[in-house]
Amino acid sequence: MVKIIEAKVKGRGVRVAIVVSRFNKFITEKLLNGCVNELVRCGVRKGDIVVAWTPGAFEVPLVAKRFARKKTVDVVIALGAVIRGETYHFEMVAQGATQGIMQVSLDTMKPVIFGVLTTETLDQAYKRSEEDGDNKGKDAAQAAIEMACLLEKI
Ligand code: INI
Repeated sequence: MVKIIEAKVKGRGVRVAIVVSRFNKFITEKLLNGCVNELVRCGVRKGDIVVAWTPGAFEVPLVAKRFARKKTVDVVIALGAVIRGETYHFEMVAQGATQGIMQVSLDTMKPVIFGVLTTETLDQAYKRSEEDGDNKGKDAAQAAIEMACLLEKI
């Protein structure tokens, strides 16, 4: 018989740290709103959510690691926006953030959810950070709760 681990996905009691990049703030603040609204809608208490801003996406992994090492944090959500059209060193910032975030998660054994947009154009970034539509911050919130509940069970 195969044992399937099925965790109830519910937000109440999950303690979340969000690290969000200030670079391209007009996009990242919409990701942050989408993320917080979805966390609360799923039952996470506002008092169990902490938010820290970084200058850019490149700095997100270090702050994420600080949070991930805390016993009072169950899951970290990383939010940012790296837009190719806006930067010549897109690849370096995008790769640094992506690999750094994955490394933090494996190093600390805590889920660190990847909510950093890496897009070709500003328009694509807008389309993934809509208030009432596609919003990667909202997706990140759902992934965060699911991972926190799953890891709790294993
Ligand atoms: N940071 C971003 O979050 N997104 C970007 O598109 C970006 N661009 O365009 O360069 C960016 N750069 C800043 C970088 O993340 C660091 O803050 C900076 O290099 C200082 O370490």
